Amino acid sequence: MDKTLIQDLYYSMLLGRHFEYAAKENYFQGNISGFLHLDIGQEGLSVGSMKAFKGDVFTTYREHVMALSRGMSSKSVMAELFGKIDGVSEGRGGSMHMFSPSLNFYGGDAIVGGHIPNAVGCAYARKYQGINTGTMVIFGDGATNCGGFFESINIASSQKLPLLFLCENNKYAIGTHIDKVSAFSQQAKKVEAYMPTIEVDGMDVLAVYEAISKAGEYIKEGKGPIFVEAMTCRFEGHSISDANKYRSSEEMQRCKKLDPLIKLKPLLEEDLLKKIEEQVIQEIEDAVAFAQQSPDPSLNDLYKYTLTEEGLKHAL
Ligand SMILES: Cc1ncc(C[n+]2csc(CCOP(=O)(O)OP(=O)(O)O)c2C)c(N)n1
Ligand SMILES: [Mg+2]
Repeated sequence: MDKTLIQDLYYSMLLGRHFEYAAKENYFQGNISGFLHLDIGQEGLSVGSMKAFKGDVFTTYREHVMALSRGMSSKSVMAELFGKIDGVSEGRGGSMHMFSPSLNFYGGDAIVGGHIPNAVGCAYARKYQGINTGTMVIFGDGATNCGGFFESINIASSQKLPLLFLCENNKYAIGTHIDKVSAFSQQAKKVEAYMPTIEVDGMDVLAVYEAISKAGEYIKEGKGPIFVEAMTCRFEGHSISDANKYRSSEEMQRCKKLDPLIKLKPLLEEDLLKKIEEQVIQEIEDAVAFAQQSPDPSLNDLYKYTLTEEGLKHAL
């Protein structure tokens, strides 16, 4: 694989890791409030998928690293976490609502599985418009137990929509193990009757990049949707308020041995790794400083974008 690409993947994963460390620290310092779902451990999946796929993207609430990899600046994503005006959603959305139409990145969604039908609608619209860039929807293992997921795989398959379903199987929905709530541990089994499925090691960024590239090409051929299941593992609790007590230390040790950053390191020289680390640390320091000095949104705009008389005045 191309050395520049490997370097870019490593940079993005390390940036994601340090971004999340900084988010955690700033949460406990009181600079960030509300929900915060960290992606630490799952960067191989987030970075590999975003770098490989260029079409429309719909994600879950665990999307900071994906937003960065799609091209949002670390300053604008951090400012969004801080609730500041320079955030990608003008500080109105926070952690779960990184959104950028110009980058074809449609969130960040707080409702488990709720964004899957939205992606079906997008794929349908693109097909209707004759735009052949494809749509990708990323969701957790838990989301595959939702009704909307089953309706979506049915419609996508029956209408032969150019839609890539990417399931991040980290085996947990908050603190509930998948085997307690799902008929199958392997989510692809729920889908096999509708479309082709691929399983990939989500802790290996190169494997994810290749699988998503292949799947992206497949949907553009007009044969219908495809399902990719990436096996992964988060290193932290579900959200900042989850102490992660339901996983044993042995399980966590096994999980951390699969660190996607450690896996990629041997492909890059020591001095380059050091240089990348320095650049990443600087970029994150700059992002935090930027978020700190960015102003709060104006109170005069409180009703902007809301379905109120005042909000409609802004829209018209
Ligand atoms: C419709 C709905 N039900 C419940 C919740 C509460 N909730 C938030 S995240 C989550 C677990 C989702 O697990 P999974 O889909 O595996 O995603 P992961 O967080 O593991 O990436 C639940 C139940 C919600 N946000 N929306
Ligand atoms: Mg999960």
